[in-house]
Amino acid sequence: MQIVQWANLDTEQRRETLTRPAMSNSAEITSIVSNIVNRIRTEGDSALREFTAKFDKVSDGDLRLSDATIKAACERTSPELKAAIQHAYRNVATFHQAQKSAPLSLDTQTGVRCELHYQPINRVGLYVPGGSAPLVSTVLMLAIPAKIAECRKVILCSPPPIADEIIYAATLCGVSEIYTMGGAQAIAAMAYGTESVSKADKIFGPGNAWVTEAKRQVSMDFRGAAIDMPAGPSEVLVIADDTANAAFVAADLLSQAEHGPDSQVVLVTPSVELANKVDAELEKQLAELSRADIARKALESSRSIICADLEEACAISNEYAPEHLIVQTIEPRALLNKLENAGSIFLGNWTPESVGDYASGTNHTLPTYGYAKTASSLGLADYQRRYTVQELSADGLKGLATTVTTMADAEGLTAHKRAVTIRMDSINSQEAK
Ligand code: HSO
Ligand code: ZN
Repeated sequence: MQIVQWANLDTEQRRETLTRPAMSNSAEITSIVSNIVNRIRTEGDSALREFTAKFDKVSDGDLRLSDATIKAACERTSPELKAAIQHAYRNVATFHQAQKSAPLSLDTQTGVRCELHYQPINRVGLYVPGGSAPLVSTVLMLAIPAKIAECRKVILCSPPPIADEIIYAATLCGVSEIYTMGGAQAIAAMAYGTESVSKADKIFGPGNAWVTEAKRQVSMDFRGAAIDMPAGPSEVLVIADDTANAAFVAADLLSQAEHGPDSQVVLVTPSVELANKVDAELEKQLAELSRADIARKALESSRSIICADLEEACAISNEYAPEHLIVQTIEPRALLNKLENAGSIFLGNWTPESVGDYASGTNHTLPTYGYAKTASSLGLADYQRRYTVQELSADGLKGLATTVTTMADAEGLTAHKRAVTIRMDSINSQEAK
């Protein structure tokens, strides 16, 4: 990995060092996806079948998995994998169940009752990518909060052939419909609904450039669907000092690098020795990885930054706003109040990112590409909507009348004023009797 000295960089070079590689969102992708989305919106199943035959190379049979197919896939999933999925399920469910918020009901002043309530989003659509490593963990991360929020309909799309364990995990999480289709066409089908695919109000899940662009497009159309968050390639930043175990740090960097050639990993440390040791470890460990080629490619656009101290390391991390932040220092928790803008933070030597990816309980769907400055990790709240209720007594209205009519006067909105004064007249005439 390239090693850079932070102190030797000017402002522009520092900015460049923390800039992610450009996402492959070409004009060509935008226009092809726009065509797919429009055709599925207007033509429904016939366009969906055409694109599925073209891109997924399947033309026969139903897109929706039958009960018999689901049952057979569950039976083929090994008992060991089922047990692991169930263990992860319990932890993720426990953590998300605890995120339930109680409704609010209070009087802001006498006779003025204000309430805040939560409701599940009715119909949600989950997208689970296929590709070289089908991620069964993603099914849990997307579907468990949907179940806990009590969304009425939960549909899931994944490109063919869907791995058995993905079908098993979806079933465990109570997914109501599973469709074997992928790409922009799957996103469009869920966003608008077709004769054979149910419409979703909100779409969740990661995907390639086509899927990401389709999510962006359907979310801009009021007839389409909302989306979870903008997505980019996965990334990790590790803050480490000279007490860190270089082999652990290298293993964590590689676990993120193996996701894809466009993944980015960054090490920030005040210790040159550690950076050198990590570099040597990377070479050593790469030799043993099944996806070494992918990881090596990711490392090409990654770097180690040598900084003055841990204070500066935190500032660099805050500027970068990593999806995952791993802290391997002598006293990791002491840095917590200096850290901002990370999607999920992993504290200490015994907390590899892998535990959060699979089974500790936190959600692995996190803001990438610097969006962690404003966006949050996926949670129960993303599957709910909030709404308010209010109810005033006559006394309550009396106590607010002058304030509202004065403000309505200032805005020149006489109808607003009248809606209050007409009631005040009625109250006053009642009282005069
Ligand atoms: N690190 C990925 C999630 C994942 N890793 C799934 C393994 N499986 C993005 O947070
Ligand atoms: Zn991962």
